[in-house]
Amino acid sequence: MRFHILTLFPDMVEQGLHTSIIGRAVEKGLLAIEAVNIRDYTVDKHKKVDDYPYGGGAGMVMQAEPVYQCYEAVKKKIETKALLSNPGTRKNPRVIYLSPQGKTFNQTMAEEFAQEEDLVFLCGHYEGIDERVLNEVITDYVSIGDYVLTGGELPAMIMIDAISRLVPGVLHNDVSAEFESFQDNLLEYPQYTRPQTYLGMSVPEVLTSGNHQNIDKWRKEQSLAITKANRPDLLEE
Ligand code: 6GU
Repeated sequence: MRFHILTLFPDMVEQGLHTSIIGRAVEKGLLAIEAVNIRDYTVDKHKKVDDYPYGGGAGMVMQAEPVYQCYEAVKKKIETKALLSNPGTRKNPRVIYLSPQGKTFNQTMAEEFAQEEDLVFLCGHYEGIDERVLNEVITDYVSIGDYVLTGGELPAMIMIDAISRLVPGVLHNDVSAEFESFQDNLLEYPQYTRPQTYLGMSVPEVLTSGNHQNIDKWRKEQSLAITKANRPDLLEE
Protein backbone atom coordinates (compact mmCIF):
# COMPACT_ATOMS: atom_id res chain seq x y z
CA MET A 1 0.00 0.00 0.00
CA ARG A 2 1.28 3.43 -0.91
CA PHE A 3 0.37 6.68 0.90
CA HIS A 4 0.97 10.06 -0.75
CA ILE A 5 0.58 13.07 1.54
CA LEU A 6 0.28 16.55 -0.01
CA THR A 7 1.36 18.99 2.69
CA LEU A 8 3.22 22.20 3.53
CA PHE A 9 4.96 20.30 6.36
CA PRO A 10 6.43 17.12 4.86
CA ASP A 11 8.95 16.65 7.70
CA MET A 12 6.19 16.42 10.30
CA VAL A 13 4.50 13.56 8.46
CA GLU A 14 7.68 11.71 7.46
CA GLN A 15 9.14 11.85 10.97
CA GLY A 16 5.96 10.75 12.64
CA LEU A 17 5.38 7.78 10.37
CA HIS A 18 8.89 6.36 10.13
CA THR A 19 9.03 5.10 13.70
CA SER A 20 7.66 2.08 15.53
CA ILE A 21 5.38 -0.43 13.79
CA ILE A 22 4.58 1.73 10.76
CA GLY A 23 8.28 2.53 10.27
CA ARG A 24 9.15 -1.17 10.36
CA ALA A 25 6.44 -1.94 7.79
CA VAL A 26 7.98 0.71 5.51
CA GLU A 27 11.42 -0.90 5.93
CA LYS A 28 9.90 -4.28 5.08
CA GLY A 29 8.38 -2.81 1.90
CA LEU A 30 4.80 -3.47 2.97
CA LEU A 31 4.04 0.27 2.96
CA ALA A 32 5.40 3.29 1.16
CA ILE A 33 4.90 6.73 2.66
CA GLU A 34 5.73 9.74 0.54
CA ALA A 35 5.16 13.29 1.75
CA VAL A 36 5.09 15.82 -1.09
CA ASN A 37 5.70 19.51 -0.41
CA ILE A 38 2.95 21.64 -1.97
CA ARG A 39 5.33 24.61 -1.85
CA ASP A 40 7.54 22.89 -4.46
CA TYR A 41 4.72 23.39 -6.98
CA THR A 42 4.33 27.16 -6.76
CA VAL A 43 4.82 29.20 -9.90
CA ASP A 44 5.33 32.35 -7.83
CA LYS A 45 8.99 33.29 -7.36
CA HIS A 46 8.49 33.88 -3.63
CA LYS A 47 6.96 30.39 -3.30
CA LYS A 48 3.74 31.92 -2.03
CA VAL A 49 1.00 29.34 -1.40
CA ASP A 50 -1.74 31.43 0.23
CA ASP A 51 -3.65 34.68 -0.18
CA TYR A 52 -6.41 36.74 1.43
CA PRO A 53 -9.96 35.33 1.28
CA TYR A 54 -12.39 36.87 -1.20
CA GLY A 55 -15.17 38.51 0.79
CA GLY A 56 -12.84 39.29 3.65
CA GLY A 57 -12.43 37.67 7.03
CA ALA A 58 -9.62 36.42 9.23
CA GLY A 59 -6.67 34.36 8.06
CA MET A 60 -5.35 33.19 4.73
CA VAL A 61 -6.59 30.66 2.17
CA MET A 62 -4.34 28.19 0.34
CA GLN A 63 -4.40 28.91 -3.39
CA ALA A 64 -5.66 26.38 -5.90
CA GLU A 65 -2.78 26.26 -8.38
CA PRO A 66 0.07 24.82 -6.26
CA VAL A 67 -2.31 22.23 -4.81
CA TYR A 68 -3.52 21.25 -8.28
CA GLN A 69 0.00 20.99 -9.73
CA CYS A 70 1.13 18.95 -6.74
CA TYR A 71 -1.84 16.59 -7.16
CA GLU A 72 -1.20 16.23 -10.92
CA ALA A 73 2.45 15.29 -10.26
CA VAL A 74 1.46 12.66 -7.69
CA LYS A 75 -1.29 11.29 -9.95
CA LYS A 76 1.18 10.93 -12.85
CA LYS A 77 3.58 9.05 -10.59
CA ILE A 78 0.81 6.68 -9.45
CA GLU A 79 -0.30 6.07 -13.05
CA THR A 80 3.24 5.28 -14.18
CA LYS A 81 3.62 2.72 -11.40
CA ALA A 82 0.21 1.16 -12.15
CA LEU A 83 1.01 0.88 -15.87
CA LEU A 84 4.22 -0.98 -15.04
CA SER A 85 2.69 -3.44 -12.57
CA ASN A 86 -0.71 -4.07 -14.20
CA PRO A 87 -1.09 -2.54 -17.65
CA GLY A 88 -4.59 -1.78 -18.85
CA THR A 89 -5.88 -0.66 -15.47
CA ARG A 90 -6.46 3.04 -15.22
CA LYS A 91 -8.37 4.45 -12.32
CA ASN A 92 -7.95 7.71 -10.47
CA PRO A 93 -6.75 7.27 -6.88
CA ARG A 94 -8.98 8.19 -3.97
CA VAL A 95 -8.01 11.62 -2.70
CA ILE A 96 -8.88 12.41 0.90
CA TYR A 97 -9.24 15.96 2.19
CA LEU A 98 -8.80 16.24 5.96
CA SER A 99 -11.24 18.72 7.36
CA PRO A 100 -13.68 19.10 10.28
CA GLN A 101 -16.41 19.41 7.62
CA GLY A 102 -15.88 15.79 6.49
CA LYS A 103 -17.49 12.51 7.50
CA THR A 104 -16.19 11.26 10.84
CA PHE A 105 -13.49 8.60 10.43
CA ASN A 106 -14.20 5.17 11.90
CA GLN A 107 -13.00 1.56 11.76
CA THR A 108 -15.34 0.65 8.88
CA MET A 109 -13.86 3.46 6.78
CA ALA A 110 -10.33 2.30 7.71
CA GLU A 111 -11.19 -1.21 6.45
CA GLU A 112 -12.54 0.20 3.20
CA PHE A 113 -9.50 2.44 2.58
CA ALA A 114 -7.17 -0.49 3.38
CA GLN A 115 -8.35 -2.19 0.15
CA GLU A 116 -6.79 0.54 -2.01
CA GLU A 117 -3.37 0.30 -3.69
CA ASP A 118 -2.70 4.06 -3.45
CA LEU A 119 -4.23 6.72 -1.22
CA VAL A 120 -3.67 10.46 -1.55
CA PHE A 121 -4.14 12.77 1.46
CA LEU A 122 -4.45 16.52 1.05
CA CYS A 123 -3.63 18.49 4.20
CA GLY A 124 -4.98 22.00 4.46
CA HIS A 125 -3.75 24.82 6.67
CA TYR A 126 -4.74 28.34 7.63
CA GLU A 127 -8.43 28.89 6.86
CA GLY A 128 -8.56 26.10 4.30
CA ILE A 129 -8.04 25.63 0.56
CA ASP A 130 -9.70 27.31 -2.43
CA GLU A 131 -12.94 25.41 -3.00
CA ARG A 132 -12.39 25.05 -6.76
CA VAL A 133 -9.40 22.74 -6.47
CA LEU A 134 -11.20 20.66 -3.84
CA ASN A 135 -14.16 20.23 -6.25
CA GLU A 136 -11.74 19.12 -8.92
CA VAL A 137 -9.63 16.53 -7.08
CA ILE A 138 -11.24 15.36 -3.83
CA THR A 139 -13.13 12.05 -3.65
CA ASP A 140 -13.52 11.81 0.17
CA TYR A 141 -13.92 14.47 2.87
CA VAL A 142 -12.89 13.10 6.26
CA SER A 143 -12.77 14.51 9.80
CA ILE A 144 -11.29 12.69 12.79
CA GLY A 145 -13.67 14.08 15.39
CA ASP A 146 -15.59 17.04 16.71
CA TYR A 147 -12.81 19.46 17.55
CA VAL A 148 -10.71 21.87 15.50
CA LEU A 149 -7.01 21.34 14.72
CA THR A 150 -4.51 23.69 13.06
CA GLY A 151 -3.99 21.49 10.02
CA GLY A 152 -4.65 18.18 8.32
CA GLU A 153 -1.27 16.56 9.03
CA LEU A 154 -2.11 14.93 12.37
CA PRO A 155 -5.47 13.64 11.07
CA ALA A 156 -3.69 12.19 8.00
CA MET A 157 -1.15 10.47 10.26
CA ILE A 158 -3.93 9.06 12.43
CA MET A 159 -5.78 7.71 9.40
CA ILE A 160 -2.58 6.22 7.93
CA ASP A 161 -1.81 4.50 11.23
CA ALA A 162 -5.31 3.01 11.47
CA ILE A 163 -5.31 1.88 7.81
CA SER A 164 -1.75 0.52 7.85
CA ARG A 165 -2.30 -1.88 10.72
CA LEU A 166 -5.01 -3.57 8.61
CA VAL A 167 -2.54 -4.25 5.77
CA PRO A 168 -1.53 -7.93 5.90
CA GLY A 169 1.88 -8.43 7.53
CA VAL A 170 2.09 -5.03 9.25
CA LEU A 171 1.18 -6.44 12.65
CA HIS A 172 3.30 -9.38 13.83
CA ASN A 173 0.32 -11.24 15.06
CA ASP A 174 -2.19 -11.13 12.25
CA VAL A 175 -5.08 -12.26 14.43
CA SER A 176 -4.69 -9.32 16.80
CA ALA A 177 -6.19 -6.84 14.30
CA GLU A 178 -9.41 -8.82 14.42
CA PHE A 179 -9.94 -9.51 18.12
CA GLU A 180 -9.90 -6.04 19.49
CA SER A 181 -11.82 -2.88 20.12
CA PHE A 182 -14.72 -2.26 17.76
CA GLN A 183 -14.95 -5.85 16.65
CA ASP A 184 -18.63 -6.59 17.28
CA ASN A 185 -18.89 -2.92 18.36
CA LEU A 186 -17.38 -3.81 21.78
CA LEU A 187 -14.48 -2.17 23.58
CA GLU A 188 -11.53 -4.27 24.69
CA TYR A 189 -11.35 -6.09 28.01
CA PRO A 190 -8.57 -5.22 30.53
CA GLN A 191 -5.15 -6.87 30.25
CA TYR A 192 -2.64 -7.90 32.98
CA THR A 193 0.96 -9.10 32.99
CA ARG A 194 3.54 -10.00 35.67
CA PRO A 195 3.88 -9.48 38.59
CA GLN A 196 0.76 -11.21 39.84
CA THR A 197 0.41 -8.69 42.72
CA TYR A 198 1.11 -4.97 42.18
CA LEU A 199 0.47 -2.17 44.70
CA GLY A 200 -1.54 -4.70 46.67
CA MET A 201 -3.80 -5.52 43.70
CA SER A 202 -3.99 -9.08 42.41
CA VAL A 203 -4.65 -10.22 38.87
CA PRO A 204 -8.25 -11.51 38.54
CA GLU A 205 -8.13 -15.18 39.53
CA VAL A 206 -9.86 -16.45 36.42
CA LEU A 207 -6.90 -15.34 34.26
CA THR A 208 -4.49 -17.62 36.15
CA SER A 209 -6.94 -20.55 36.34
CA GLY A 210 -5.96 -22.06 33.01
CA ASN A 211 -9.65 -22.57 32.17
CA HIS A 212 -9.96 -20.96 28.73
CA GLN A 213 -13.71 -21.24 28.54
CA ASN A 214 -14.03 -19.25 31.77
CA ILE A 215 -11.40 -16.76 30.59
CA ASP A 216 -13.29 -16.12 27.33
CA LYS A 217 -16.54 -15.70 29.26
CA TRP A 218 -14.95 -13.26 31.74
CA ARG A 219 -13.39 -11.19 28.94
CA LYS A 220 -16.68 -10.97 27.08
CA GLU A 221 -18.46 -9.81 30.24
CA GLN A 222 -15.76 -7.20 30.88
CA SER A 223 -16.05 -5.94 27.28
CA LEU A 224 -19.78 -5.56 27.64
CA ALA A 225 -19.53 -3.78 31.02
CA ILE A 226 -16.87 -1.31 29.77
CA THR A 227 -18.84 -0.58 26.62
CA LYS A 228 -22.03 -0.05 28.59
CA ALA A 229 -20.25 2.35 30.98
CA ASN A 230 -18.13 4.34 28.49
CA ARG A 231 -19.76 4.01 25.05
CA PRO A 232 -23.41 2.98 25.31
CA ASP A 233 -23.89 4.43 21.80
CA LEU A 234 -21.88 1.50 20.38
CA LEU A 235 -24.36 -1.00 21.82
CA GLU A 236 -27.28 0.79 20.19
CA GLU A 237 -25.73 0.60 16.71
CL1 6GU B 1 -9.38 16.27 9.49
N1 6GU B 1 -8.71 18.72 10.22
C1 6GU B 1 -8.70 19.75 11.07
N2 6GU B 1 -8.03 20.87 10.75
N3 6GU B 1 -9.32 19.72 12.24
C2 6GU B 1 -9.96 18.59 12.54
C3 6GU B 1 -10.01 17.48 11.70
C4 6GU B 1 -9.36 17.58 10.51
N4 6GU B 1 -10.75 16.53 12.27
C5 6GU B 1 -11.13 17.02 13.43
N5 6GU B 1 -10.68 18.26 13.60
